[in-house]
Amino acid sequence: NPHTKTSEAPSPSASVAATTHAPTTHAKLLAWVDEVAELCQPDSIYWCDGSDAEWAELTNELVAAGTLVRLNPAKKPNSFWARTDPSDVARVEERTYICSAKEKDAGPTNNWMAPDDMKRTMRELYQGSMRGRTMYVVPFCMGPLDNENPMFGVEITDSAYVVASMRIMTRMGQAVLDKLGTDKNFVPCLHSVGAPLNEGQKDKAWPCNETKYISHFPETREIWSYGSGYGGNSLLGKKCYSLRIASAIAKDEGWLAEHMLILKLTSPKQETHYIAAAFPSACGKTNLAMLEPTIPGWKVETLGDDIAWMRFGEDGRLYAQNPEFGMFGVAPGTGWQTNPNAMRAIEQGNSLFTNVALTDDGDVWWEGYSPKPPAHLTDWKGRDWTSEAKEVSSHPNSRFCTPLSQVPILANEFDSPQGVPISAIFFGGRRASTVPLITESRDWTHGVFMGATLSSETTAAAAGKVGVVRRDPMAMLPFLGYDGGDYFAHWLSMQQRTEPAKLPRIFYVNWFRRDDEGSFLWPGFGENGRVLKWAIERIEGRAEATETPIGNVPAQGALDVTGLHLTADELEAALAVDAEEWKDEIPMIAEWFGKFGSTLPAELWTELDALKERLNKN
Ligand code: SAT
Ligand code: MN
Repeated sequence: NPHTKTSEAPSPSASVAATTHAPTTHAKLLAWVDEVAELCQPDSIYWCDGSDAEWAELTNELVAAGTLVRLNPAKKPNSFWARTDPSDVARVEERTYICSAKEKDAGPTNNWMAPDDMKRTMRELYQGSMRGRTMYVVPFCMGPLDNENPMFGVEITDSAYVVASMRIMTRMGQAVLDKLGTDKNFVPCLHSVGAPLNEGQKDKAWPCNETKYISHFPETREIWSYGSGYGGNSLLGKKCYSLRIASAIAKDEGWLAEHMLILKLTSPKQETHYIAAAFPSACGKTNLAMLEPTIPGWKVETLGDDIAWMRFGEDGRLYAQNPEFGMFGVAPGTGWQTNPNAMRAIEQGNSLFTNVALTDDGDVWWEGYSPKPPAHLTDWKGRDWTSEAKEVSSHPNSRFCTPLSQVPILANEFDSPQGVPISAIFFGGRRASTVPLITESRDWTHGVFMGATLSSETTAAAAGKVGVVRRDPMAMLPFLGYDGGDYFAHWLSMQQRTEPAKLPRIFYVNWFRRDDEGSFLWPGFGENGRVLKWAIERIEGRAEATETPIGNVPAQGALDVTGLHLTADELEAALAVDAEEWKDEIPMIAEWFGKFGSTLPAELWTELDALKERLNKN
């Protein structure tokens, strides 16, 4: 019972009992919990066991507090609707810090503060920040608990919404504590919404603080987050641990922690390939991961929709694993036409919906959920909404949080401690011009160049302006835990860690190219299976390509467009490489590379020169 206080005495001595009643004897963990309790002064401490009973209790409390609204069980069983404070709706990149000991190790793409300075600043904020609240201790594991070296974390948070979300997104609870034993390493993740309650003070439905810090200490593998309850800022197992901290671990240990979906593709001949794909937030990773190919006989199964950890197997190939247990997907645009498998997963319930709209019969709705909105909705700000309204009903970064186990096409290998061998890596972004539907890299170094120069128009997934083209290397710009130049060098070093022929083939895709009228040149969604097919046939040596200055594109007739309503001109426009457009990219890439100074690998400058030369010959 989350109300059961492990402390008999009022705060600040909640800490004493944390040790006495804790369901673990892990000395380091107990000491850390004590230390945080002493600092944040919660009313009580609660150790999460991850049980159904605990979920029921927490969600009941959140309903009572007004944070959650229970949805109609006939529509979405065991599911809830949440509205955030209107100021707390996305990741806050300008408040996100990589606090490495040396500034240069954070690189030019990250905010930096010295670890001691950041800790001093944040300790002041944390001082008494949990007063009047329960402090939850959430033991979690990223990746299967059966992994040879399970990657543990413990999040301390004063938000029950975060606990409920972490239960969906990670393997969480007593089983993790048991595996953690008495002395295994874990990443301590501290989170407070920064809204202490005075005696008798009424809580807000979405407590948060104007001051926000999302801080990472890559050397000591710690995460401190303050002031925000929004997913990417508060579910610390996700971007903070599995990308920012894990990328630093991966660099030290010789593997890759990437912002990638993982899918399994089966051909009509029952040949299987695994593909990992990196696109920036809100560019369709979840849709591609759950694709229903329109071409007969081809099948996609899902392994992950956001994060891939890739390590070398004994056979020298790269094996990928999804460290997550749930999806935190962008709701708008997700519907029966665009992603039926996500809809089937959501329909089963057991989900949290944040900043979408509520229907009058207790269901959720968002733009793209169905072709026509219901006559009346309650919008994400809690206001009456009809189709006459000037604003959309759901925030563009509104989210569904749903267990991956409910995805009907989840691959059996999802839980495999070995992971799956990756045949192809896709990079991609959202570009209205210039970038063709698919390009195959010339070799690994060229593929790394493609990833390092990935560009995309910004989306609502982060606070700030939408639709601005920015470089987003490997779709990791907001998630790099160290210097970007060192990161590119790490990618290049994969060639020295195995036989290059065993590495995945790298491709670059752009589903978002438009014609002069602004219409998309390629239909996307299920039709993207055709592009996957070409890539796999390239790997198997069965598909033709045309060499262009930027890489290989499908030769005429090589991309299977059988049954697709697309004129030859449209297809040509989708695949076109315009040397003049690309020449315009060169100075932008040079400027981008210039940012990194001496850590930018010389090989990438060589690639840029070679590209320039090929374009000039054209
Ligand atoms: O907001 S999250 O970081 O959790 C999701 C995303 O932006 O990719
Ligand atoms: Mn993401």
